[in-house]
Amino acid sequence: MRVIVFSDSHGDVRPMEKALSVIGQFDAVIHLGDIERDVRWLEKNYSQYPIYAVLGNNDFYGGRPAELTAELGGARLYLCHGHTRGVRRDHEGLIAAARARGCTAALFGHTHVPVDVREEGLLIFNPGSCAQPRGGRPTFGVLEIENGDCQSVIVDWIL
Ligand SMILES: [Mn+2]
Repeated sequence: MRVIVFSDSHGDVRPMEKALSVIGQFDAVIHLGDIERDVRWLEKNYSQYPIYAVLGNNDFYGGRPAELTAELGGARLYLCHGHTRGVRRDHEGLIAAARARGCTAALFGHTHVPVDVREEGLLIFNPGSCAQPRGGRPTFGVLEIENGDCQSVIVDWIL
């Protein structure tokens, strides 16, 4: 299955709309926080898809979890914005939280800088910001997950 991963849209839905209109077939959407009201836009316009969203440090509307585990394509993913896990410093807090939940991937945002690496047997993935990139182009992520195997890519040529 194909999962589209956004973060830090900060109230600008246009990049997500563009990405979802040109990416082709997909099966679920993840948003990793600093989503503001954009989660309602996603849920309204893409209601046929499962949407997983967590709150960021700029999300004051509430009503969403601060972190989630999601089972997709046989993989168990840990989702958080990252500000409570020290992601500006290193990935240790993220890795510990993912491990404690039996996850093989940790997805986060917050830094507005994409990360797509394997550390200590885990996929560590930040799609970057689709609306306010820091030091580069706007980005989002695509995961292809089959039988628990998660392949990942950062897309920087659409938005
Ligand atoms: Mn943030």
